[in-house]
Amino acid sequence: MNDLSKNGAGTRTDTRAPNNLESFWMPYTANRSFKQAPRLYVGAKGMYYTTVDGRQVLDGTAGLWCVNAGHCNPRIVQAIQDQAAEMDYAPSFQMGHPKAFELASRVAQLLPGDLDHVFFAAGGGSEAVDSALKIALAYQRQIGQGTRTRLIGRERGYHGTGFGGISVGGIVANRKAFGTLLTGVDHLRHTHDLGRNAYSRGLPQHGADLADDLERLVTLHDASTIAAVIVEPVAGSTGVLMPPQGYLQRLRQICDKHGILLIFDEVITGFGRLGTNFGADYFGVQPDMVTLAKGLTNAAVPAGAVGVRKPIYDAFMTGPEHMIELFHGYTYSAHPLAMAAGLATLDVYREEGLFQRVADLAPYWEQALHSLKGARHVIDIRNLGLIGAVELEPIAGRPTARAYDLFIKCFEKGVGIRTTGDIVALSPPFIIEKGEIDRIVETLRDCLQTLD
Ligand code: PXG
Ligand code: PLP
Repeated sequence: MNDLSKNGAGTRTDTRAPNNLESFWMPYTANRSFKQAPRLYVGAKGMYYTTVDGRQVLDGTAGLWCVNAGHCNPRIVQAIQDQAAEMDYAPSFQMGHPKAFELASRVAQLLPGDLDHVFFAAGGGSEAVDSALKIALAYQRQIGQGTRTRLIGRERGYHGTGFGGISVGGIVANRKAFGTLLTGVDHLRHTHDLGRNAYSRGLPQHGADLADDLERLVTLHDASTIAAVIVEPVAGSTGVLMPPQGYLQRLRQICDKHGILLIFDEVITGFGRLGTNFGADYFGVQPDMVTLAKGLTNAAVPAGAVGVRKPIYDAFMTGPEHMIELFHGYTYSAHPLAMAAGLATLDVYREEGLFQRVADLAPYWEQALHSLKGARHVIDIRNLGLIGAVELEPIAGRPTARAYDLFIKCFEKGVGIRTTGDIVALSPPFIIEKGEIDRIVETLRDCLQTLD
């Protein structure tokens, strides 16, 4: 309490002074290291950020996997500016505004099969995930399967940081400090297998049988207790894990056999990252729900969404018509700025042919990344669409240290990368040029050479 009580008017004045970085408790950041040597971006355009000291940094990660069309696309900027002036906010509880319906229709048209209804979350993927899990539970109850209350995630899964998301997620650091989480959750085994699959190009060959782990959980809990399974088609945050060939198909079959809903968390794979509209299209597997965020608005305004199959929506459209069917939503669900940004973003994707561009660039991307095989400290390279990962041998007793050093070195050389554990994760905007791919790879190679 002493520290808090010191926080008088004088201190507050100090915190407003330029360069005082203390007050912002930064998310997922080593706050003390950062504040000693801050890395600040003040501008962005196309493939590049501008730092506070005027340097250009090539964005190798599209922000956090989200700025798919590149930064400050003029059309998206204009749409947001116009919307802010025309109507800043309108509620979506018992009221509506046209762009929300338009964007829902446009997203529904893009989604595969009968995924034809869209629920808007507000802040991003975490809320989209919470929404999807709640819809799954409510749906089972709605169709008379109210004993199906269990949710199944996967080890090493990342589904954002809400209580729902961390409960079905499988990254220990995201879970261990936060108590008992949601009860009644279980996890499939993860699919990462360097022993058998290292240096796979595209999908790894071994591991489809890991989907049978769902049968083990069904045997343990009984299908009548399981509402839904949620997985990322390609696991991103945990270090870029591609599904083994046939794995997702098998998971779909087992879900069908037992009446379990299959949710694809497409927060990263949605909107073109694999060169198709969604991961579901790439893999040819039809989920019952998808969670979306990031590329939905090109990250220019926070937004999340859940795409649901028609029978799920229809199951709620019963009872007296004046009654609310689903007691769930956010103040900022379908926020006008987000809807305007989303509509402009979909226009840009279509008119600039950006999803096709990903498909066209993917072989070059694969070739360039895999040329790092044999570079110092590298133990695996993975790729799919415009996603890449380079896994490093950790320093004994100091996990993550080597990748962190690499991240700092690349940043100093003007290339932005992400690291998670000792894995480098790459996910550039779709407007990247081949020369910029080369620059990312050569910078990695040079920096790896100088690392301990
Ligand atoms: N699901 C998935 C599959 C995600 O990748 C979320 C949900 C949560 O979205 P929000 O918008 O609530 O953060 C994510 C987010 C990284 C990184 O560097 C990845 C994410 C977020 C921040 C960093 O890997 N993914
Ligand atoms: N907390 C309080 C006190 C609120 O009144 C509200 C919304 O009305 C919320 C939280 C939820 O905020 P949001 O709808 O932006 O998620």
